[in-house]
Amino acid sequence: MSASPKRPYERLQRVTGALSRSMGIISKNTSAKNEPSRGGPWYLGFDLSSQSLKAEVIDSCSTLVSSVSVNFDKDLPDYKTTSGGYINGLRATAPSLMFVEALDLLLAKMEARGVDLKRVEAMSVSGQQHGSVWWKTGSETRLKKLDAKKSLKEQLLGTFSVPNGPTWRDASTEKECKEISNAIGGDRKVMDLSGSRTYERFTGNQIRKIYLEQPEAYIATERIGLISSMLTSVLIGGYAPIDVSDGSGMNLMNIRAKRWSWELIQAVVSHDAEKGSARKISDWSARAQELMKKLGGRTGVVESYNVVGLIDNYFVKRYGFSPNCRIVAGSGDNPCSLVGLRGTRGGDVIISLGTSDTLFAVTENPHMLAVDGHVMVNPVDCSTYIKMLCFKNGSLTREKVRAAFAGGTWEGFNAALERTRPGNDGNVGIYFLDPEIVPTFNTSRIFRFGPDDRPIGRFPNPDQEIRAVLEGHFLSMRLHLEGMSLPATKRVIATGGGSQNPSILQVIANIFKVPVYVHKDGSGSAGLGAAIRAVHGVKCDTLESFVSIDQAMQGCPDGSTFFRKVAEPKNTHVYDKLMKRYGKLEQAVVLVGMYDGPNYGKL
Ligand code: XUL
Repeated sequence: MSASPKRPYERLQRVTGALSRSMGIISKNTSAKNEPSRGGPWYLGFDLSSQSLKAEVIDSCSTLVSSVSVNFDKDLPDYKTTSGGYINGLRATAPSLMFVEALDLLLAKMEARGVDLKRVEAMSVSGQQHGSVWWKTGSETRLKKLDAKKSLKEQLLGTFSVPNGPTWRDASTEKECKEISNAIGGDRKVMDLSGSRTYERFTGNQIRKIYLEQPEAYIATERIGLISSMLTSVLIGGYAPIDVSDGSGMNLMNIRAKRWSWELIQAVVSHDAEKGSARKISDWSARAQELMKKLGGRTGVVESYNVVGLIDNYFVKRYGFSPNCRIVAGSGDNPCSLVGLRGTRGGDVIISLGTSDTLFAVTENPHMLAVDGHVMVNPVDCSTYIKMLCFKNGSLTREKVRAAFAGGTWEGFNAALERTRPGNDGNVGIYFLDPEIVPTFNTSRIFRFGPDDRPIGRFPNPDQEIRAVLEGHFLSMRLHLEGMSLPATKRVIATGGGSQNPSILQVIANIFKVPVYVHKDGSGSAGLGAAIRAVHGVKCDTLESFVSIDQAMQGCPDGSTFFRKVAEPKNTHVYDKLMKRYGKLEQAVVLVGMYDGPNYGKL
């Protein structure tokens, strides 16, 4: 599988490749050595997450050189986003042009801070997963002609056929999910093929929705990208392919063959799609081919370590990047987080605490016992997979409960937690302030249960709300971890913003019954992971073959020394009992749906 790099890059590759072969040497590019010296090369990782765009610059041994960020709500107020997007019922979108404008703003900030962008040898993007970006016909021509004197916003205004692309927070495609699942033969079949059963936020189901409900926009679309490939496209000045790892979050790719699944692509535009559609094409296969083309065809999905082009002249002229700066395929934020936590081993479970909370682990076996959860290709090791669960009620839900019951500060939150007992005196809370992914629950609702399992409107003591929002959530994580067919957990590695709170980490240690570790560099693991993937991609590109991440980082400190133990399990017997109760209560909630009464379901 190969990318379709820009022509000048292809030329450069042919020349350096032929030269090294004829001279009998492996690498001509001495700057790709791991020399974290003062004058060595730098690598940049962009982290285009739900609420911000960050850049992490590292040296070739992943030591952080610089970290700069732009917050969508605060720094780009014209878009009037809330937490980086728009929520309208179950629909969740974000303006694609805002991402583009954020890139100029971020690079201008870096320049103003004196970051020497010329030293960046390669870069890559980490993007919030599943979100799609819809390029109008003619957009690639515009991307190829970017003028360094004008802003990206000015030049890309009007290039998106769906200006507000759906994001991972969307839960509006239940109907499309059922239709695609039925066309393939059920959830288990879709899961075995694509790594996940159909999920509302996954791109294939979102494409079907737009295909059915916005036929004009669909027809006007030349290319459908993911958020990670969109930013990469801007960086190379042309359409960039999607990598196999982020591609695993689309319900469109065969995760074993690592290419688009013709069966799934056909299902997206299957016969039912005719109803209500203004489309004239009657031939199903022609429609599937048309979609295949919009996804970039056979070369539209590539290995995550592929260099997909050189940086566009726009960035060379405007920000002083080297014209030889290589761009490695963009990938999803969760796969990038995994790479940022280099040095994980068998028995490690990673819990990322951010806008979404995720739990994941690396495995050789892509099979899952449960049909809930996701299997994705590992971006730095094509022979292994990442198994993952994603929970929508992450930091935003914790912050809302903190605002309502702890005066809006983490100090207040932690103090309230300390005033309660592990197990919360038998009180259990299930907080679905956002419709939840695991377990699937498509309404915003809170459930509170007393020690006798009876639903109650409020807990006796407001401090118990704080403990309940944590305990309920982590009990749910442990419950669903059991369906993932993973070896026994030996330790949890926590990452993301929430991992800076030791009180939260203590609850995780108690519930999972294992010690919790964090990375010594703190929370920015997705951006850090994208930057490390740039190091890896350059190594593979220079050597013209795949090398492991450990080989790519040879000569650097061993990744396993990066972790610091921060919590040991305590009071585990309390949670063994609670675990059984929680499982039954969660099942009841999902089956029955709601309990009515004063304050039921409210903060
Ligand atoms: C993963 C998911 C979220 C987003 C957040 O499946 O939907 O974690 O990647 O950016």
